[in-house]
Amino acid sequence: MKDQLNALLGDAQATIAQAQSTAALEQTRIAFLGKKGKLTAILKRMGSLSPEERPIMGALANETRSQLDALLEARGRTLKAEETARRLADETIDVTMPGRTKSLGHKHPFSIVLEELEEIFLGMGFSVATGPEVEWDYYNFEALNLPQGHPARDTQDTFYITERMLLRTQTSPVQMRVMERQQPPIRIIAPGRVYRSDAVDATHSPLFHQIEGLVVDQGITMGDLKGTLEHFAKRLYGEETRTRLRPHHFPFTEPSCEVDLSCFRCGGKGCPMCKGEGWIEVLGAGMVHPKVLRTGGIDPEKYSGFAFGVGLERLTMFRFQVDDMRLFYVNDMRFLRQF
Ligand code: 2NL
Repeated sequence: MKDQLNALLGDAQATIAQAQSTAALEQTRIAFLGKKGKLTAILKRMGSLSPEERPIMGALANETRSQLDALLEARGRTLKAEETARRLADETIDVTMPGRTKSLGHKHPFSIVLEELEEIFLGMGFSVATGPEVEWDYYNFEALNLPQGHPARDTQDTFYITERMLLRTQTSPVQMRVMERQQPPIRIIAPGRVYRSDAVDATHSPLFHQIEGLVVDQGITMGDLKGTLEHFAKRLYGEETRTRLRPHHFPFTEPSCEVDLSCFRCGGKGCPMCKGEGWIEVLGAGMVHPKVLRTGGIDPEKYSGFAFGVGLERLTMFRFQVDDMRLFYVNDMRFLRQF
């Protein structure tokens, strides 16, 4: 029995030394000291010993138990310390690590240019008018002297919803609605989304943005038109910018013109941006057609007016020298952050 106790002690020493966690150590304790443990099994056989041997073996068994307790206790302390050290290492907070920053959004370049443009026109006494994007054919075409059968009304170019309802192709209908409501003096700009059935490429999109302007009062002339647009061009693109009117045709203005600005890049000498011309076409404009004034409830004998239209996409591309319009629509922050 003495040999058995010695063997048990040796076995326990090895097993305890190998335990790699407090949980494994507890399993070892149960295996040796538990109710069904190895030491208990030996003690159960004490009954078969002689009365002389019994106290000696009893003392030896108690000593073995104390040694096991001491070994378990020592190994337990070591494992506990290791586990604490590991947890502390795992849960360390490195206060020098960069934090998770919240990335702020950025104003879209269209918004930047539109706000600049609005500031410029507000400074000249204009106000900003808006209206529906789903529009009656009447306000978008008919009232603007674009009768049925006019090429601009082709279903190839316009998104019709019903025969009489469509997605507006220009913001002129906003101005027609203002004329119906209000007698001169009128000084408004009408910015907004407009729609044309175009395929996407570097300079086209089925949704784009237009800004139209309208001034109606007594004695308004082409001189007022030129002065207004000249002031606008200088404020947006710099004081050195020059303005040129070229004859053109629009159904809703008479006379009509296209408005060129001296090239923002070369200043008029000729470069790839203006294709060697020195001028870049930016706006369409003219004196409001008397028929359009009358349709809007304004007496063309008493009042005259000018109107213009300009694409926000083109204005922004020139302002920031971007040559592919599609970049404005994909919302890639690497692009947008540059403005
Ligand atoms: C362009 C430039 C233009 C207008 C828009 C307008 C609006 C009313 C009356 C008369 Cl209510 N005209 N707008 C005038 C000239 C040009 O847009 O390139 N359009 C196709």
